[in-house]
Amino acid sequence: MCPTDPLRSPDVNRRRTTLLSLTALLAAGLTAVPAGPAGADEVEQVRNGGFDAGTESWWTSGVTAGTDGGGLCADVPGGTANRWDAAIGQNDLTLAQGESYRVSFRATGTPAGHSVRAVVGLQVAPYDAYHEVVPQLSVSGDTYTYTFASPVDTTQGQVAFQLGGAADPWRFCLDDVSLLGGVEPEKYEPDTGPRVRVNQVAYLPRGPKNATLVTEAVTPLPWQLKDAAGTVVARGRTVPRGVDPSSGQNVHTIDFGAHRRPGTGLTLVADGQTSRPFDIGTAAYERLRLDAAKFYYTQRSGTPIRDDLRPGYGRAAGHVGVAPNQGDTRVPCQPGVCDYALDVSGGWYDAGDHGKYVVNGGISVWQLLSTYERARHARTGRPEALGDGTLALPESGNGVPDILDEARWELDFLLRMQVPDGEPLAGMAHHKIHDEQWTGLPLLPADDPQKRELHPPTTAATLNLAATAAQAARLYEEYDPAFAATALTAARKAWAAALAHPDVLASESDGVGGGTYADRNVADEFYWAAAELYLTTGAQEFEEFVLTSPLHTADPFGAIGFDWASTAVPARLDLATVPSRLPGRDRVRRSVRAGADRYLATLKAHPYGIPYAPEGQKYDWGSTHQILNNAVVLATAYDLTGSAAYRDGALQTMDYVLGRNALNLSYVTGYGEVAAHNQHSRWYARQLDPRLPAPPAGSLSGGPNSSIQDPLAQARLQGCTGQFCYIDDIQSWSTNELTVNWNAALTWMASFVADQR
Ligand code: 9MR
Repeated sequence: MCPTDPLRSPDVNRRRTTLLSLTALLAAGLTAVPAGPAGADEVEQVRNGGFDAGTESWWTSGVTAGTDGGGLCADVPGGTANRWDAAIGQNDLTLAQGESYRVSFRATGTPAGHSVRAVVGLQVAPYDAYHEVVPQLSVSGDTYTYTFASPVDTTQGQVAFQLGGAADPWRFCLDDVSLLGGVEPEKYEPDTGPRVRVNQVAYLPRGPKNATLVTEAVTPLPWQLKDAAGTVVARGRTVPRGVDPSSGQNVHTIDFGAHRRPGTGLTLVADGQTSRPFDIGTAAYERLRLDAAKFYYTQRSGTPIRDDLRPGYGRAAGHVGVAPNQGDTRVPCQPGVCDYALDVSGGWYDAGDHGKYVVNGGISVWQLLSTYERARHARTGRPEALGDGTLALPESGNGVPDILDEARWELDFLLRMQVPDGEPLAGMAHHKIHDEQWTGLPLLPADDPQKRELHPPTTAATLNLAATAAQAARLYEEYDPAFAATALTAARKAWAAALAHPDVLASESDGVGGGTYADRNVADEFYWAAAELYLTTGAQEFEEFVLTSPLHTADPFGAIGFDWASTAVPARLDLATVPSRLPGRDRVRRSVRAGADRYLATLKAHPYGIPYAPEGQKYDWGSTHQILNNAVVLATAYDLTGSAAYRDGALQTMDYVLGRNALNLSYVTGYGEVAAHNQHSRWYARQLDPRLPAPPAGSLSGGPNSSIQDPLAQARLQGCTGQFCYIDDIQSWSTNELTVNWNAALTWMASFVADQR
């Protein structure tokens, strides 16, 4: 008897996604639906699923169970720590790779409010889960049905119902368990609503206003702009744009930028379709600027989240050493990596997992600090908008701008990740700290029972620390000179350590229990760290490094957009905008303009108006933030030149993120009539457990990802085109996660847009 180990979530498949060849579909909707009748080729795998032969073929673990009125009922004890401490299951099932299965069961839970983790997986180590759901049970009972495709061939398959983890005893009853092979995969058709696609939030009164119409028509069509009362306030004709390769749709564009009057609840009508409503105004961006930055507080590790500051989001401190957490206060290395333990408490959880990664923390801190730094230097910048008291933080009122307080939470963690003096790699930074094994969903940070481990130091992490600590040194000087000095010392030490160990790379296979964040090329991280150190100190050593780096004259403005792994653009943008005496600074500024010109050309050619056209329309992991980061380049070109074309390009990019896209969906929670709200997260897991909150307003979803690495996306989106490689489901960690680096791009851009009044 061997219950499925819930520590293996679908995330485990991250490290071997290329091996999977899923063709069938997985319906993980949590509403109970009746099972369909079995067809001729459908083969039942479960023995005695109706319990007519008592408990024969079933095992139990940690529960007292018996048949009762036809089904099996189990008295589940209270006070167990883990889901798998109480379970019922059946082993020795045969699964065939690529074959589609329908798993169904009828269940009750008494009293109300309990859930079951139902898993189809491997009965032996490594206990992989091929399909898992955590539906809420009712007292009267429901039938739950899901389809999925098996990623493997095995005769050691298992169906298990995990029931542990509740404080009080409860009763679970189960009947009609079925695992039917050879079923028809279900088709996934996203509901894309009206064919007129708009920014569902707001266009700026004096900004560009564009929409996209999906239509079969090939000649211009009339359009009308209506106010909330339905009165036509503007009209014109569409511009046919042919077939858009990023969606496969035939589209027209609509330009209603001449209409500048503020209003709410406007709609755009064309080809018999009425768009979702939107505003013309600035208020939504003032809100988004704050919400996007407020995202970080509830990602904090090592501190209780105060419900008075984030109503509905209060929770116990995560990873402070209180059971069942093993705590981040004395974390050892992975075996053989080091023989010390570090206090690496604090910082932000990276995403929907509980891992903390220096490279991703680094780019996120950089972009939050840059949001503030831009506001200080740009002609339209308003640093007070993110000043003290704006973000409802525990530190609000301390006289320090709130955005600096938030970034400080992560900076303190980054500093703790530095290898202490006297150790062989002193001054370098550990790449990451996370659980030994992947955990399942949902799981609040304070409930994570896994061992935490430090992973080896890397050159990339060390340079992330050098770059951000150097940037911090100049920005906190005014508020906390002692911290600024500490940060600069750490940055210099990290720089020296990186020079001494220039090619210590993260392992591409170190992806169990956390992401790899492996990066084969760290030349761009060297350029970035040197740039930040130069901008803070003006020292010749760093100036020379910048001027002689091949990246200083290279063109870093690629199609995909910068991110945690490619940091030459952050360096270039700061060299162009942060005041310095850098020789040839004009050339640097012109290079930003040249990059922006290319993004602008891409945007103008794109019928959805985005500066993003990756080769083969292969959307990258986290495409929404890469699109926003290309807009950051446009916005910076505007800050440098004052030329409205760049500003308009940056503003137009926001339309895509907020609804002007093939899915007619806003990728920001709480913004737009139809917005993503089921992002992959272990604690904003409302889709799995209604007692938990949904992601807070202002959380950016990663968005379309052509590589669809997770099983749910593989099952439902196979063969998708560009913009359609997305599903708003908590299980789709490759298309629908939320992360600290993606929200940083949103924070930067929301702040820029709010500044354009
Ligand atoms: O966004 C990251 C993507 O660029 C990488 O290719 C991938 C593999 O390292 O990881 C993604 O980041 C995830 C990280 O590894 C773990 N936390 C969640 C992140 C978002 O999915």
